[in-house]
Amino acid sequence: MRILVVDDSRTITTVFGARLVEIGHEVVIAENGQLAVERFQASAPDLVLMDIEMPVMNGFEAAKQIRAVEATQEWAWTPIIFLTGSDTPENLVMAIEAGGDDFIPKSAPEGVVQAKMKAMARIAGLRAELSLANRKLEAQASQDGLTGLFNRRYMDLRLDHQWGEAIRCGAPFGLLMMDVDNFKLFNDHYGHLAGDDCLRAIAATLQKVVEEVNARRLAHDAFVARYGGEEFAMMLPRCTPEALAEIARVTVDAVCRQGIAHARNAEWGVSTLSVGGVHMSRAEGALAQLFRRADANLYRAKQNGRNRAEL
Ligand code: GH3
Ligand code: MG
Ligand code: MG
Ligand code: MG
Ligand code: MG
Repeated sequence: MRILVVDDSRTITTVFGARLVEIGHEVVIAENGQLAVERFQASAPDLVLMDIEMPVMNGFEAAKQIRAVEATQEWAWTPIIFLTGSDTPENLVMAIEAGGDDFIPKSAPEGVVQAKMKAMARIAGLRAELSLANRKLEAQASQDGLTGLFNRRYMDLRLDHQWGEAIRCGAPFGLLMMDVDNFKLFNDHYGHLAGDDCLRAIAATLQKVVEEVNARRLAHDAFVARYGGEEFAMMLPRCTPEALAEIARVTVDAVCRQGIAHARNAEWGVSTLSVGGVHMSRAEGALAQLFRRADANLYRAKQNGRNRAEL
């Protein structure tokens, strides 16, 4: 472990620090509370062993500031053990109130300090595992299981944010709604599993298109999501109407050129996509309105023969 040892007594930090190093720990030393906060931020220790009474800033205040630093980081928590000569009940209560986790009198046998450090390290380890598991779950919760694209839930969250920002800035905004053509016939003809493969392949193409859009800066922070079933949506903040038209056309072409055999899809014989696009030069009003307009254009694309985009 990397341990931050805080004490205004040189004897304590030297002797104590040396012993910790001896048993394999890395030690960072601070002589008062203010330096403790600074070195905490600079060295990110696994555990803090801290005196209470010190010049410049005492241990209670330092603990409060360390907790304030951690409050800005999700899941951050470093055990703070007060190791002090003034082991009165009042000090114990204040130590815990200040954000400390344990309180050991300096007179305690060394074995006690070691044991308590071990207990704290155990809790910190569990917490780190939980944080990792939580991050994995969060990533999964935003993903569509079949295609690996963002799911509807994530789309709604991110879109809400993007739309709010577009409205605040009076920025342009583009949206494409996409629907696979005659996909029911695809399933009927090739089976549901082949249908799943088809959706995965189309999703991969859409992902490539959106990556290209971002790389070429045709939009700012564009992303594509599985809207539901065989429908996808592409968000295109800050794109021009020309860019929107180009992206819509490229998307339709890319899926058609992919050449996924679809014997029952009209004259093409391959899977195709219809797209409804909408562009606003200044974002305003409700998102639902934007989607209604995109849907209406998608309907027109279907009416006009599919494998095309209507804006
Ligand atoms: P249109 O060109 O008018 O969009 O016709 P369509 O057949 O694509 O539209 P329809 O809404 O009639 O059928 C959509 C089909 O998509 C029905 C549904 O079973 C299928 N589907 C939805 N989600 C999935 C999926 O995850 N996997 C598979 N294999 N099929 C799906
Ligand atoms: Mg002291
Ligand atoms: Mg549909
Ligand atoms: Mg369809
Ligand atoms: Mg339909």
